[in-house]
Amino acid sequence: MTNLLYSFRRCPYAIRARLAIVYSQQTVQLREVVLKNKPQEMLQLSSKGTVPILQINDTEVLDESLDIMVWAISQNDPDNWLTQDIHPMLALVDKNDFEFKGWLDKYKYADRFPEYSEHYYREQCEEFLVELEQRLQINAYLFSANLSLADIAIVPFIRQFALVNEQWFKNSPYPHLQKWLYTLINSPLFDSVMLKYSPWSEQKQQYELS
Ligand SMILES: N[C@@H](CCC(=O)N[C@@H](CS)C(=O)NCC(=O)O)C(=O)O
Repeated sequence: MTNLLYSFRRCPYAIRARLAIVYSQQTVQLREVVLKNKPQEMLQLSSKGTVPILQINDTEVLDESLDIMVWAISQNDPDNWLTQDIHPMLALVDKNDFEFKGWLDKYKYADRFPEYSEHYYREQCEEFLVELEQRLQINAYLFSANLSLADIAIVPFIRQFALVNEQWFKNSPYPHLQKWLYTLINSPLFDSVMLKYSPWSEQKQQYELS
């Protein structure tokens, strides 16, 4: 019985899935995908053509990163990432995925969206940053003093935001968010999911992630 994960190293959705898989000590065979040249084997599992995709035990297929997270954490949750009510966490993650992410893409590629300036797109992103900063003023993590599914689902996107202009981010009025981000992305767990893999399509080489 094998679990197969189609993944792309820098994709924030794939990063959150890999973080949950490693945290919950599940074992998957990772196939690194080149998005411009998606393998047929992956498209046969899910015609959506997005990563991550997880095939569990050669049968069930999950093609949404949050479903992969919930599946992994439900197998094993040593630090109680999912012991609190999941609904407010999912509401915040929803805001991340369907509001913040849209502005983040425009901020990141502002030259492709000349209707408004980079500065304008960054200001739109900041609405979400303000909400996170307020939460992190109360607790070290988004929902309590401990990590939860919500922190892990959101952090890859804040990383992407920070990398657009790291100087600006480091000088921004969000000290709690800065601390939260750098604590999480400098952790051994984060390092373990950011290793560089050669694309599966080239040598058909896959890697064990566990
Ligand atoms: N809702 C999906 C979104 C996944 C997604 O959009 N992934 C991007 C990469 S970051 C993708 O595969 N895009 C397809 C493409 O670029 O062709 C999820 O949460 O898994």
